Amino acid sequence: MKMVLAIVQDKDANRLANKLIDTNIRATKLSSSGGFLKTGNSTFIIGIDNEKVEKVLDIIKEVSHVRKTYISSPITLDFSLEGQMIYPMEVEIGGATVFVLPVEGFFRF
Ligand code: 2BA
Repeated sequence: MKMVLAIVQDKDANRLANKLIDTNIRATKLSSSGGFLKTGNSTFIIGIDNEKVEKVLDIIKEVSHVRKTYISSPITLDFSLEGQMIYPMEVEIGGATVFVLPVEGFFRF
């Protein structure tokens, strides 16, 4: 058995949740936020048999989109010690960040 941890953008999360239900794959969806952008994303915990890992990865790949966003980044100008400008920096997010981990035990009580 494996544990798939998938961090996806909120915009793709509902579609992923629905696809997993349609395919009879059990998952837990957590609300999370990125350490860099500090905006919301969704983390899926999926415990899955080894032979179905590829299927899960295909589904995640299918629903996850790469998007661009802009953040405001302050820069200090060297030539004026007090001057600061804000300029937009382009950041590409996703599609999905996925970890596949071995599972030592799985119990349902
Ligand atoms: P965030 O940390 O908010 O990062 C959003 C996007 O910002 C990243 O997209 C990446 O393109 C950019 N980024 C992140 N750190 C950066 C930095 N130090 N300098 C410049 N740009 C940076 P993704 O790589 O697609 O990551 C999307 C989200 O997946 C991340 O949101 C984070 O929540 C998660 N993630 C990515 N890599 C991870 C990792 N190694 N471990 C845990 N979570 C990760």
